[in-house]
Amino acid sequence: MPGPNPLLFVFYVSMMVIATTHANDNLDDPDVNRTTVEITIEHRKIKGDKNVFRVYQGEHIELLVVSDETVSLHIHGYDIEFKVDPEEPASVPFTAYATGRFPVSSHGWGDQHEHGHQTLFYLEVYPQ
Ligand SMILES: [Cu+2]
Repeated sequence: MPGPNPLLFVFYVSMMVIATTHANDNLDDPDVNRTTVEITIEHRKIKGDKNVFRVYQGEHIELLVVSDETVSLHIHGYDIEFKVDPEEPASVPFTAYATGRFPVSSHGWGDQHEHGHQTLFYLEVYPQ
């Protein structure tokens, strides 16, 4: 009887590693501890006094954004761009792998594009 094919075993393990890496940013994964950052935009500004949000390197973030107007947002440094609608708040999962201070700015309000580029808040990622 031939034993298990070692190459096939390596292949399966690799596939499992790939699947796990992807699962890190899967919002449905109950094994991932997420740090929630909640943002409310009103009249093209962040609601409240706080405009700096601190997280730690390696944390799995879920950025939740509610807005009273349609807006495209851009997380600089992480190069994540997403849209928020009044009827459809955004839920953006990502892993804070890079440390630093990252501006999150608007890339157009309503149907406009690239107009009104303005920093709304900062995301600060601290080393562990
Ligand atoms: Cu930008």
